[in-house]
Amino acid sequence: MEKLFSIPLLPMDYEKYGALKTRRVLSQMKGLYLDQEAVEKQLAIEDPVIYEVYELPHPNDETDLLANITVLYPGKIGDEFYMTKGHFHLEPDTAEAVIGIAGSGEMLVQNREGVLKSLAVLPGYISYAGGGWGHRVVNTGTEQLVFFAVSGANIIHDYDTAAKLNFKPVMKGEESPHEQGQRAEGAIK
Ligand code: PAN
Ligand code: ZN
Repeated sequence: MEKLFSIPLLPMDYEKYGALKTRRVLSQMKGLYLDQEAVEKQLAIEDPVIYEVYELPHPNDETDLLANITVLYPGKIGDEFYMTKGHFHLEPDTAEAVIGIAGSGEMLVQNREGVLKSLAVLPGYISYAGGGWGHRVVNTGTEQLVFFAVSGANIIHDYDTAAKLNFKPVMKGEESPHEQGQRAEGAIK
């Protein structure tokens, strides 16, 4: 592999460039929603696609970068927005930068001590979470939320710790960390 590529962010035809597509449906992440009755009610009707991740081709060396584009659909389970599973990065616990491409949402970040903040995921915004911040993205809008995420290539995704924290409160609009004035904006801290 030459370790060189250049791919347009739009239109979303990443598979043409060798991206690997993974699809997440509700039944694969049902335990993450607080309102289990709403989950079961939805699954009795259909098992909706919540998001798709396109993993751009990359070598898995420690000197490389893992670059993914996520398409998170709009919608709610009960009154909780569609969201990604969320995870921490295990050693090496590298940072992650997220760049919004389309739609609107929030990246909820929570450290292992339980401190919760949120960062914007919007076109034209780059949001950066240093190592040690578990992260989950929530689509708070009515359109597809498309974002690019980049971190160290040899990270290990730890979904179990994130599932235990559950990023409570799961964002429901009125309970968002943004609206509680906890949004980490602007200054690099
Ligand atoms: C992102 C996420 C992607 C899907 O690329 O992997 O948005 O979210 P989950 O991995 O939580 O299902 C990222 O954070 N990469 O490290
Ligand atoms: Zn990550």
